[in-house]
Amino acid sequence: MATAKFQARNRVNLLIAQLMMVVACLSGCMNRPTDAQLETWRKEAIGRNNQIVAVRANQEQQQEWQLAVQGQTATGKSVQLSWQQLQALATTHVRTQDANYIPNPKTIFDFRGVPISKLLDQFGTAVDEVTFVAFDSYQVTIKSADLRAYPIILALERDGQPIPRSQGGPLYLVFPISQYPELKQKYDDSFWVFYVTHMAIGTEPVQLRVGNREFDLSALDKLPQITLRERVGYRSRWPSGKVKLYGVRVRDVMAAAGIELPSTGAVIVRGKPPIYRDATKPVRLSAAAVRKCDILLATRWGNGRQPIPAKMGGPVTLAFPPTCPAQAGEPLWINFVEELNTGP
Ligand SMILES: Nc1nc2c(c(=O)[nH]1)N[C@H]1C(S)=C(S)[C@@H](COP(=O)(O)O)O[C@H]1N2
Ligand SMILES: [Mo]
Repeated sequence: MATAKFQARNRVNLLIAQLMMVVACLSGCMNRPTDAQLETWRKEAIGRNNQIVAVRANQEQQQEWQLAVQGQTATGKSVQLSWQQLQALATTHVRTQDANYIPNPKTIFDFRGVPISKLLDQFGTAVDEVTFVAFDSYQVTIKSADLRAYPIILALERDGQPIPRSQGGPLYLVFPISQYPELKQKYDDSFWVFYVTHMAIGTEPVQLRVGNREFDLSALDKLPQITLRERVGYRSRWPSGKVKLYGVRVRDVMAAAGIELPSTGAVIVRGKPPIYRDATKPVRLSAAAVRKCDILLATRWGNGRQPIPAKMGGPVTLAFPPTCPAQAGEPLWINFVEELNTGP
């Protein structure tokens, strides 16, 4: 296991540090070191060791990072790119200011990353827009024409170093604003997405997993349809006024999948962003609420009943009528819904 190797390496590091203390003493002092001196050395060794551990943990986390390329891909399937594959694709350098570098916004950095145009050439089809989704569920949508016209990249490195999580890494969407100042007008700071995990080419087809069944749009269309006219609670890119949403009740989808609602448990909703897939903090809809209240899985919106595009968190989003009893941590207007299950 990697962790065993990791611990072994740490033990070696500590040993080396202890050896260095001995050597330091032999060369630097003929007398016995004082207890205070020993304590200082011990603290230094532990500090150095912790530093090594932290750097390595960061590297290991980075090397596990992946990018899913989804949506209207050439094969119709999503592609999972490993860190190694991303490294190989990261051939483009962009020298630019970092829109989010507060200490000195004028600093020019050398970012190395994967040009989005290359991902589109390799995996894409002709679409108008591409949506980037991050670990924390943040999303932005960019015109394909701009992705083709400018070297907009998913950066893995800044000035030859991996980008720390606190600065937007491991994968950070970077715009060449210094070279092309006009890009600043189109894409402000808020488009520089931190910790990108997914790139949706156009919008994915509906593929909702419920228990061990899968529903596409035509399967959901066959279930009873409901309409909601509400001010939406989604975080971004929806009109601010009342919006019409169409789709199916969570309880009807569960029933169609042959799943009985537990008497006291919950329906667990999993979405695309990793934050919605955290087993330690699941998104729960109490079975009582699902039974009582028309919690909606929306598949269409607006007067034209259009499918919900990735730009708005589609193709499937979760919505709550005002009559639903508020639960702890509400409202959970969740985007990119992918899976329903029962749980505790
Ligand atoms: N993953 C992710 N990226 C993000 C954001 C976010 O919340 N999550 N916020 C955006 C916004 S609105 C801005 S202004 C910049 C800086 O965000 P901060 O002020 O929260 O650091 O990052 C952008 N990228
Ligand atoms: Mo922002």
